[in-house]
Amino acid sequence: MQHSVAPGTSRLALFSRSGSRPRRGRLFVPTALAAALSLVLATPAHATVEWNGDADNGGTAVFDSILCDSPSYVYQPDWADGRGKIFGFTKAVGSERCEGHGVAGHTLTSGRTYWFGWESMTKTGNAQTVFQWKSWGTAEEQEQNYPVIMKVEDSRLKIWYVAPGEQWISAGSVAWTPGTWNKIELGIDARTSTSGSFALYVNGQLVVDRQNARTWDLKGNVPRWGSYGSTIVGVESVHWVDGLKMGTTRADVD
Ligand SMILES: [Ca+2]
Repeated sequence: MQHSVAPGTSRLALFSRSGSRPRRGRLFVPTALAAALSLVLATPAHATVEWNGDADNGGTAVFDSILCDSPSYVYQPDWADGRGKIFGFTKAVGSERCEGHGVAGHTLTSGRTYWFGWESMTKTGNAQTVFQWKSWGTAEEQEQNYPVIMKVEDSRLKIWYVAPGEQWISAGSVAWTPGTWNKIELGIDARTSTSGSFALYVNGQLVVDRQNARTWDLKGNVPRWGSYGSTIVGVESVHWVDGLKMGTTRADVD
């Protein structure tokens, strides 16, 4: 589905060929036309999805790994509501964690922006951690365990920048209704210095536009989705996720 280079290349090549034998003084005509045309062709006709993490695209194999402590589990129902299969991260009673980790088939790097888009619904208003921009490595190998983290807590979706030294800095929050789907779009400009940034849209509304954040740790980062929290071991928490995507712009994952 990538049409970004080939069509423009061939048409511009046609113009340069016809422009190679015009009379003097008329060169500007094909040149101007070519310039005008190249602007049009430079506009992408299709959003580029770098990673399709929908449950319909191979199930849990879209993740690098599944981290669900027994007896927690991921199931993939199809509720015949147009979404097809969805992921149901089910953190069972007696367990702290059920998460999908990483983006299978992609090695993420710093120095660029990643946009992630998905739909999200939780069973309760207290699913605790529902998203982590998780650092690779062990605690000794990290300056930041999770530079960006989101929780559903007290029926709000909350997002933090967690700076080096485990310094939790609230970046914003928005009301959250359990049992209702929400459209999430999260952009992270991944930087090893504090010149990084992240932005969060919920149901099309800008909730956070955080600048001056260190968003890339020593060994790099990957996303995680699910439900995790030591304070909710005694209750079942389910986080349903559909339509996961990764791209370079918000439009790619919209
Ligand atoms: Ca689906």
